[in-house]
Amino acid sequence: MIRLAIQKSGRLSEDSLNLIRECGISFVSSTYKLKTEATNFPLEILFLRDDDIPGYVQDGVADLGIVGQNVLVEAGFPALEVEALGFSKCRLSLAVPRGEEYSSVASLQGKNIATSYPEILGRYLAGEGVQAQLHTISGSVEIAPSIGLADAICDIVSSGSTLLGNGLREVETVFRSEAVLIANQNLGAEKQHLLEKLRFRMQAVRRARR
Ligand code: PRT
Ligand code: ZN
Repeated sequence: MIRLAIQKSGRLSEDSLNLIRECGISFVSSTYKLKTEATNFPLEILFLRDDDIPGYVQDGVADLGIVGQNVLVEAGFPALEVEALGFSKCRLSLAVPRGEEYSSVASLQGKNIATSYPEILGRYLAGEGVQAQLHTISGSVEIAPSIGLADAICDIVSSGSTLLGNGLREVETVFRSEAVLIANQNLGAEKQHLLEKLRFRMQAVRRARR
């Protein structure tokens, strides 16, 4: 039996469940249950907060997981990725108030930036030679400039309408992300074999969708 952790409720949940079903795996899921067993594949599914998934897979509490690369890389475990899944595509971007002058990332030198991604942003700014004060907040990052908490923000963007609605302008893409399958790096032979079977089916699903 192999254990797969997916997001309990959020942007990844439905696509994750659909992918598993399209792999021909049947299971019963209810919103109240935190785990379920497949009926026709030796798979147990755990429903967790997405932020907890990389750590659980790293520690072997779960063998596999489905999570956004943004969360995976921020958690510091990029090496766990085994397969890009092609959904939940988004980008981590820097944005400034629309009226604010901005010519390049150097304009952020010495500024206060609010983000939920201090690791990824910190590495990006260091690579650009920019020093800024990062303020880590866990949600509603987009309102930080309008309440005087920050000069700029760095947050996940997909359509861009949240930035627009908060008077912000996207100025740099820091990181591109999509959902990925991750795996513990010390799986035994039997679980490794089940992982390969799953990957094979996931690749077939992606090819069929194109
Ligand atoms: O409760 P839990 O911790 O499990 O979930 P969560 O609230 O942390 O995550 P969730 O469900 O919001 O997102 C899960 C993953 O979906 C993220 O880690 C990304 O990999 C991916 N994803 C794809 C997104 C978006 N698109 C997205 N648009 N995650 C967040 N957003 C948010 C963004 O933070 C911003 O507030 O949507 C807003 C921007 O959207 P647009 O379309 O207005 O640009
Ligand atoms: Zn989360």
